[in-house]
Amino acid sequence: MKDATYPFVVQPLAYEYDALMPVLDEETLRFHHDKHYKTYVDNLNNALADYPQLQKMSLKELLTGLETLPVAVKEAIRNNGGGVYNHELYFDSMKSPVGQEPCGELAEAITRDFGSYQQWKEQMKQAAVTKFGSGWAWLLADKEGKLSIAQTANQDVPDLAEYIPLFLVDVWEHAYYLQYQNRRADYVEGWFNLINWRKAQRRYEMRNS
Ligand code: MN3
Repeated sequence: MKDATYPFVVQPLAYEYDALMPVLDEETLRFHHDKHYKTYVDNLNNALADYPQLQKMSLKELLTGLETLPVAVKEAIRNNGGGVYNHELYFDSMKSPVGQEPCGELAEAITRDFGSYQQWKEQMKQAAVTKFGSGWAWLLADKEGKLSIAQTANQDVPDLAEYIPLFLVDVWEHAYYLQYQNRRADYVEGWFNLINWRKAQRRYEMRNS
């Protein structure tokens, strides 16, 4: 998935559409995955259709090399390439809401860099709830393993040459409005129970590979 090139294809969910209930219901997840995410994939492919030299680049290469891209497609790749990258990581970072906690080296890093899991959670929640307009809140690691929380607007990504995203939460209204209407904080609170900590730990361990 991460080394895929044009034409990009919609990645199926690693779980059933009702697997994230009651936090995210089937209708919300279906619209989000089958409509919103798919549109980014389609639009990214459309943007790349006339650029054979860009068709050989992975998503990460495209997103870290935005400044070098042809002006005519730079914004389309930024928005839709980011949309593909962000949604693939978002869907892949969740699992059924059955008790799982930070584990291993990542759990130790959370305590070291934020004080405690609770303090990390408060800061992460704050980042997600206060993001003005549409965007994302992220947990990132740098190559030394130091953790940080970041916000990005629209479909922007953090600096992928510097940081390894462990997971992120989508705070565009389309991620939660069908089910939660304007109650973003309730959606974010529920989302904490969906974090796939085992996958996050694996990404953390693989940060230098
Ligand atoms: Mn979304």
